Amino acid sequence: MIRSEICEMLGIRYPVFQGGMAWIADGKLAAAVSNGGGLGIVAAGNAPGEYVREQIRIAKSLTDRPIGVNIMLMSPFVDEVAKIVVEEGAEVVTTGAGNPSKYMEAWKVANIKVIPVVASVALAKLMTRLGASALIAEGGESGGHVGELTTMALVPQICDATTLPVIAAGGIADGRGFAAALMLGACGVQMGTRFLAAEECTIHPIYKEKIVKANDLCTMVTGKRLGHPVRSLRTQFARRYSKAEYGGASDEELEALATGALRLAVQEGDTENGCFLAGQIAAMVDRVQPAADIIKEVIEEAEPLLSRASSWVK
Ligand code: TUI
Repeated sequence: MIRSEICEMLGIRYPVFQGGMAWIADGKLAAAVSNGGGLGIVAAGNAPGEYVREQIRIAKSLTDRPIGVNIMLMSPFVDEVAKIVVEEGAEVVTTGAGNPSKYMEAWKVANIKVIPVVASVALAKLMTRLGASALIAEGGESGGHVGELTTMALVPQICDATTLPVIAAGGIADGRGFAAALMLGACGVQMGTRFLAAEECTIHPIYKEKIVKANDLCTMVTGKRLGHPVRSLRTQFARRYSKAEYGGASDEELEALATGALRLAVQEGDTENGCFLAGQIAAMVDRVQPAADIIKEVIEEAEPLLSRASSWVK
């Protein structure tokens, strides 16, 4: 049995979070993860508040366990979503792609546990001071919006900079990654890409197939020039975007290329124009299975590894 302080704090069985994947992590996936003993998270992404409200309600109708909502801070709807999580009684809010300082007080007053994604020591220190409940240290191996540092480099530095529990994210797909994260000082993990292949994940079957068939070198980062680097599968779209990015396209042309590309991947499985966000461990995901089995498998793999860890010490 693996338990840590984050289990007690949030009332969850296993210290495993599901990443707040925009357009993907809906109420159904979040409920399946929470029912499996982890923390399921509804992603607000760029969606309007009413969509987020509906997904929280769907999640709550499917589980009695705590659920989280991920707020993508670059969303045009961030102010309304920030209010809706309070109205709908979310137990946990995670944030990404920015600094959530201006919302923290209102969430804390509503008794919401705030767990920001931090990609730097400076933000970790600020969030600790402003009363976050825990931090997610997400390295650049992850899919989607990425920071500069890798998980291996980031997690111990964040642990040294805070007294809060730290959840490691980015590049974690199995029990080995889970065990390694604990060795780096984290007390739990967040996985996104592995949950793309959950049965309850409602992405287009072509997206799932691409994840299951991916190989080690199949992701790349685009979007650095506009200041929003994003890791995705190396598809026709990603190559075309990269060519434009380094071939003198204007900012407006780049924005136009990217607009709607994630939706095309998630809902239509459009291999030509879709942007299939995925982390570097996509190649380690080799089958579709229920979310609860994913969690159980990761924990059951990690247990013997952690039990045997003392054999290294002679
Ligand atoms: O947010 C994510 N992953 C995402 S968001 C997303 S939607 C999107 N689409 C296009 C462009 C950009 C985003 C897809 N995937 N992960 C959490 C994360 N947060 N990774 C890195 C960060 C981060 C970066 C800088 C968090 C804070 C931060 O601080 C900035 C500041 O102002 O201090």
